[in-house]
Amino acid sequence: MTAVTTDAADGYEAVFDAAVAADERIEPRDWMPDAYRATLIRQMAQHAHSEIIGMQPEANWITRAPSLRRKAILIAKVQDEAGHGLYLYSAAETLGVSRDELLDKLHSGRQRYSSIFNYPTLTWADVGAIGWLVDGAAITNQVPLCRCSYGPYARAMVRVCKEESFHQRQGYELLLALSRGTPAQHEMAQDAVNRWWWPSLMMFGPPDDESAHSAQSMAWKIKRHSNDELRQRFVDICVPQAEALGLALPDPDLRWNEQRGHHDFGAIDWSEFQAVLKGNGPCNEQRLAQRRQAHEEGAWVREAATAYAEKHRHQPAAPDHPEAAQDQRSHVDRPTELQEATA
Ligand code: BYC
Repeated sequence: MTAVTTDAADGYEAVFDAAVAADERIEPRDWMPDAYRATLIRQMAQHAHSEIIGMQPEANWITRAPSLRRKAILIAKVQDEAGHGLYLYSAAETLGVSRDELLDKLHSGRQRYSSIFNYPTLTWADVGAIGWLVDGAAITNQVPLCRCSYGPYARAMVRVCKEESFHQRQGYELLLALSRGTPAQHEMAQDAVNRWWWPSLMMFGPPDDESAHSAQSMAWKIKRHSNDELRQRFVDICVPQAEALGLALPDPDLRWNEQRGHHDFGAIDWSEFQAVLKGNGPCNEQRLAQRRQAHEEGAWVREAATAYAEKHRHQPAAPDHPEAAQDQRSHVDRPTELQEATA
């Protein structure tokens, strides 16, 4: 961005503030405060990283899915998460960072991904619990992001949320089948819910009075609700769903509070959350090591895609015939898609 005088910057800032106040979208070429840009890059990168790291715990069960139907569904879901990563990295790139830079920060531990993906998937029922609770928490958090003030992020979220909604239902349906199955299957479903419930509540981030970024992000309309508001909404949604599933939520303090019109719930173990954030969760090391390895192993595909794109850049312009032009375009576009898919 070109340097501007203080007066001019004040003018730009006033335009930016007015756009946010009027619920207009900020677009990539609009002036924005440096801190707004940095906050978006931080959150969107963390979000993108979560999507691609989030593929690992579930992919763990693809080869062991109990039926062809379940396997096909799980493959599609894991593939969707890769797609979400791509939309989000692309949206983040509109802020002037490159995907390479973001991935480098993930791999070197300088940017975060969601705490939830540092827990292991021990049984098949964990695939259901992730769908129901983790994707359910993700939707609760992400639906308001469809109204985020930054246009590319908000638009990416629309499709992500539609897909997450399918993911949540497949998890719910999977758990329902187990819960209504044999006693051993029911027990497996209950055990998975016991292990995923509290980490799912932690996904919403620290309590409001300890959330470093919430106030500013809400003022900028990046976040529309606080961490505690969304956590409460999630708990209220899950209680009747757990009843319908015939599964218990592992919280003896969970009860309806008539006065508040919400469910009260027990204390979250924030020391566990902090430990996971510091890299000491059960799977932090494994997740990052696997991600780095996948990136290194994909280097040849990125190189081939770049060489292919370079070769076709020098080809003659597309002929006039629309179909031929379409063919020509698809040759030129493909390497870019390939690059994205393997980045
Ligand atoms: N894990 O000031 P705060 C998904 C960090 S779903 C790790 O409240 P903010 C998926 C936070 O970064 C998951 N770190 O932060 C689902 C900050 O540290 P830094 C991804 C966390 O940003 C199914 C510090 O704690 N979703 O992808 O205002 C299948 C203080 O927090 C966490 C998103 O990312 C956490 N849970 O609010 C596959 C949604 N929580 O950066 C994939 C978009 C907090 O100062 N993100 N921290 O070092 C958001 O909505 C917000 O970033 C958060 C946190 C609500 C998560």
